[in-house]
Amino acid sequence: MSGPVDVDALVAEARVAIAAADTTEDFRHVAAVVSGKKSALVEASRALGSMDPDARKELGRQLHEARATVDGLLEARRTAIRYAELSAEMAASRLDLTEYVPGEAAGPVARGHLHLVSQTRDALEDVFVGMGFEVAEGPEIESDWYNFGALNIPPAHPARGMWDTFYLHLGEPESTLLRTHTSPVQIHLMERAVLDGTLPIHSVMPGRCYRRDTPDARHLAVFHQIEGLVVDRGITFADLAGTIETFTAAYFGPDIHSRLRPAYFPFTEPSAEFEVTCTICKGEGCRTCSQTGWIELGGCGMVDPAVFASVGIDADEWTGFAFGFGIDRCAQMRHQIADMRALIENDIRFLRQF
Ligand code: FA5
Repeated sequence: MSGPVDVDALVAEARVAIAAADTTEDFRHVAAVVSGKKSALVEASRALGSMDPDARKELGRQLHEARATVDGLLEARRTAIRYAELSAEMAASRLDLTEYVPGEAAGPVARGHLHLVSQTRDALEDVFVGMGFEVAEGPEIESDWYNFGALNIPPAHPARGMWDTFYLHLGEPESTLLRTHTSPVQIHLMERAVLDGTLPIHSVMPGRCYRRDTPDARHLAVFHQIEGLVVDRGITFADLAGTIETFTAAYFGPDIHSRLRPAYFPFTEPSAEFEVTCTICKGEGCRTCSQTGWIELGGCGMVDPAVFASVGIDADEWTGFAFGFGIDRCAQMRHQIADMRALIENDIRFLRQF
């Protein structure tokens, strides 16, 4: 390089060029010109080698300062450009939330409604309340005693097999389990009535039950029952049969008939199974009713004196009847649902029909 280098002039030129860059692209170009390998500053420092020591020292210092100044200017400009570009981008993509009306694009939001099983439970309660019953509830987690023992089903009784369940705790002093039927609520009610001196009892007890049943057209592993219990003086089997008949007509209508078939339950004697005409085939026989024309809705019978004994009720003074039937099964029969599993599949196209 010949002649003295005007470092101040180089810095002044760089300052003007840097200030003129206002996009990232411009900036890259300007940065290469003012501080790249071919910039005037780098060229000037190449000349240092051929200078005498004093002049080299002075120019070296000036170039070093110039370099720091230019780097500082570049950095400040880079930040300013990035900030400006980001702000422009954000302004362009800004969403005015005050203009958004939820659900407008998809149409009005439909209101949900109770599941068919809940509706059925409510309807059954209404029918029984209309017949003079009260509504009670009991726990879903039970001890062995309430689910089995107090109901005259001691350990190793064969009836435990058909009411096998899910145990939460197996062993001493008592197992705890998910109740297999609503019959244990009978025991709770009778115990309370004996304690409080509030016999007689006329109650229905709806609730969820659990069984080790493989789901099929008429069974679920988690289902619902409604239990009935009447304990009073002079109650007979005719009262039970009349109650079942009145309920069937009130809930299913005059075309659906009921029948009682002799059966066995450890907690009632005599016992019966309560069946109604299959509404799917109108009694002709189909897959849902296993070609019989009848669907079992539940069990019933006169309260066994052994059950009265387990809760301290005098069987010479009091008699009673009990029944228990499936709420899901009622929903299935009333609405002609061929497969009960549809109730738990959460298919909105199915559920919204009810
Ligand atoms: C009982 O559970 C007795 N506790 C009924 C009873 C009460 C008898 C009081 C006498 C006195 P059972 O296991 O048969 O009985 O069940 C009664 C009803 O519950 C059945 O008829 C059916 O409607 C319903 N049910 C039983 N198991 C299932 C299941 N896995 N899925 C859906 N519904 C069921």
